[in-house]
Amino acid sequence: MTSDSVNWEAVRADFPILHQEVRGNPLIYFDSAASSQKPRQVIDALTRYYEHDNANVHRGLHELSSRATDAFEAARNKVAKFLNAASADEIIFTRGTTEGINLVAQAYGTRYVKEGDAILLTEMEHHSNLVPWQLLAERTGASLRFVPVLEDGTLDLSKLPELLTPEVKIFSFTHISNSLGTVNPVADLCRAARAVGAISVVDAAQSAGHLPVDVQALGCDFLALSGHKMCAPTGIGALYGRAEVLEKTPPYHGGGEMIVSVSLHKSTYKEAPHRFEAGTPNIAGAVGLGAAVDYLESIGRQNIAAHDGELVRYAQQRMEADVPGIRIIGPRDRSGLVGFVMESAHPHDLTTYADRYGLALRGGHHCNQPLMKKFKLPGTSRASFYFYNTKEEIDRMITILQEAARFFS
Ligand code: C6P
Repeated sequence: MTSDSVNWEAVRADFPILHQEVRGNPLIYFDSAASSQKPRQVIDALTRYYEHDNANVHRGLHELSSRATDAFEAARNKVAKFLNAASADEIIFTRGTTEGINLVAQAYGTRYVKEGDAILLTEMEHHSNLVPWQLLAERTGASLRFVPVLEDGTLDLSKLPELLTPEVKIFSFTHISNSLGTVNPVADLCRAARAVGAISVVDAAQSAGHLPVDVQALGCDFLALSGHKMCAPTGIGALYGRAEVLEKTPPYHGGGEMIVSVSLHKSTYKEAPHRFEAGTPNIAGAVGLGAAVDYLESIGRQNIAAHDGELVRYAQQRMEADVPGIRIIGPRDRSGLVGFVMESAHPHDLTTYADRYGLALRGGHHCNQPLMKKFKLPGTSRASFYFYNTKEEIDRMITILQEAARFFS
């Protein structure tokens, strides 16, 4: 697969923030797995919304309120199409992946998970897909199980039959590991979950903006994403929930907007998705997410995936060939990020060194403490790429890493 049909230079020009110097050097932003940059089109959509349409949604009977409501619901439709959900009613706006997973754990989990049940996770989960389930297990008396990670950074699926038994009520796993870059076989895992009567929850924080994600083809029950990792603003995300499962999920937060009627002792609730969106939502954020979805669609996620793939293969090959003392952590076949350690330097020191040259890497445990422990690492340095990055930037990173290798040896 190639991405030759896209003018990547023109795409890069859409991102104003990339065209600056940091500490006297051209910025090299290789931290998009933490948070992506935003194109002019998204920034303009936010400005337009605030300059022309801003009001509260679903409440007012005035023109601006109905425009804001239309913009908010149009964004929901765009996200639904982006994920190929059967209906926009299956899309709940959240603050991000973390809130989406907490919503499932608290609302669905508290109702349907009991003592003696099990929740299946994997050893490569981000803390956002671990701690909410620990809290649920503490509340309910359920146990946690983990699909092991092999030395090469992939899941040990040979263990699935003994782990995914009928006691498992929820199987929650990441699509792409934010430390290893591993891409998990989501459709197979969802099918396996369904075969034992468990629901599947997919953490799509690292995948939604990078690969085509089709919730119907994947066969998942829930899928959580973060807008800020896919060109949208911070503080907005989406949770997809399959209609049949959402229908039987009780509310998460209580408050305005999610009710049909309220008396002093009892309330009745709206249908999904509004039942799960108490209070004034992040309307501008949703508008920004809608604009980000339009932007990503205009490039094409196949093209984005192909371009990410080219960058990551090039980076791996150059790091292995040209930088002494570097060990890449994770499988060869990976999404657009490379976690690595340099024998002579702690990841924090290496990342701070890189920053001196305007190179933004991330260093640390990446909210994957159990995984780092398993690999006996204090953490890693991570270069994560997005479609606005270039091979020339990778070449500059290699020079900086070569100098770092000399500096720390
Ligand atoms: N990872 C990183 O790797 P929020 O903070 O809710 O937008 O996303 C949480 C989250 C959940 N799952 C995965 C796989 C993730 O990678 C992340 C966020 C960032 O740099 C921050 S630790």
